[in-house]
Amino acid sequence: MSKNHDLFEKAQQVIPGGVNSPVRAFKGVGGEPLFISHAKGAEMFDVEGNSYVDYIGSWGPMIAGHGNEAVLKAVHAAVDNGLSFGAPAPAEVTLAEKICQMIPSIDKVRMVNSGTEATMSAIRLARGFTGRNKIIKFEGCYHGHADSFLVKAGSGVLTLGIPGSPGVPDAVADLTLTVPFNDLDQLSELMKACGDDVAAIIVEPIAGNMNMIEPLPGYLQGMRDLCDEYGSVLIFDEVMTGFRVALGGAQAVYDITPDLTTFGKVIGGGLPVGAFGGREEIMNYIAPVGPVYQAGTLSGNPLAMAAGYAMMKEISVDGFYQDLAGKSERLIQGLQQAADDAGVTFSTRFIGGMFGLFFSEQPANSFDELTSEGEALYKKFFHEMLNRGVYLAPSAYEAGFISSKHDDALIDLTIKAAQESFKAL
Ligand code: KE4
Repeated sequence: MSKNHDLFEKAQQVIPGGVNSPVRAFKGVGGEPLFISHAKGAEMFDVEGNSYVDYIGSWGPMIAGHGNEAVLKAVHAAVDNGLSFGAPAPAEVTLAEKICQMIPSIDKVRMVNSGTEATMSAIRLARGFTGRNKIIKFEGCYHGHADSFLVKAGSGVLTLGIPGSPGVPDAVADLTLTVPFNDLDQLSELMKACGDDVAAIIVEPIAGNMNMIEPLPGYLQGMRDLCDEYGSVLIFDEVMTGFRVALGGAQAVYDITPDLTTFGKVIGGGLPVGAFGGREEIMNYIAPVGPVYQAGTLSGNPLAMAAGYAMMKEISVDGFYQDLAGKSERLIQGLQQAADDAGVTFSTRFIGGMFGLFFSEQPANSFDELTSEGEALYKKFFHEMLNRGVYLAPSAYEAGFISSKHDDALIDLTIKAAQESFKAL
């Protein structure tokens, strides 16, 4: 058998499912996951030496390409000073200042080690700040794997068809209220019924864990107004959209000011970093200034801070996002033309360096508009493209990501692979 297969067999003996995160297991598309030996720029190379144009980018962080020279140089320089101190270090201040300068809604920011830690902490902070217990999230949105969020979640939960998750006590799940994304009437009704008990509304301002679904016009403003009316904290979960769709994230795209924002992925440059930040009045409720406890041995780790700051400088270069959007547009237009030429019902959308692919006349505007027929076609398309050297998300419920290192040649290779793949469906 193949080297990859043997490795997967070995992995499954000692790691549940052979992976350290479920969505990597290819359960959403079938087949065996590829083990990657190395990556550079816009390409990944599996253990058998096959190359792939990568549109996952580690699920978002690799916006400036794998093995980005500036990021690697920063990490190499930091390594020689020691890996972790468990004490404050200058690099933490440098990155925090940069984030506060880049995101106007953020007065103060706390570093953590993952997006899940960021959203989990933000919810606890909102509950502590308001003295309320209920939270509202949206069907198909994913905010990491903390108990409160595994209620009609997106991403891997959707991919694996898990309705919620065993292990989440009813007492916890009952405090999480869920309504469909993009339905302001239902949200308004729910807030009218219990808004005074709602600590926070948490939302992916662009939903990237049920494919890619944009907010309808006025939706986010309506959410902002409801939070103001009932005194609930508005949390934008920008773990995925932060520094991905625009330099200022989705809140800049739609000009909405959340009370708290969560980050991950890009701000770590590929190393484990998450963060939550927002208005000083709320952030000062976090220990040691305030009573809401939150902590982490490796939070603000000097290597991760060095990688994150180098990444922030890379993406702050003039024209970075215009160039990125241009690459997305070239890709998306080419895929759409390829589908049209092959007579395949297909639609797309993108914002900045994030895109969605839909096997439907129009891109979905809600979770319910995602169809099983579309999912089945996506699974076939995924493997046809993989066999032609293009690595898309191994799930119909994920968004795609492009980087500054996807040059015209690699995008055109992708389009050519799509021309053949659509015809093979
Ligand atoms: P992490 O704990 O995986 O760093 O972040 C959780 C998270 C929070 N919020 C949003 C909007 C997210 O998209 C995520 C994580 N995204 C998934 C991909 N859709 C990570 C991939 C995985 O689970 O392996």
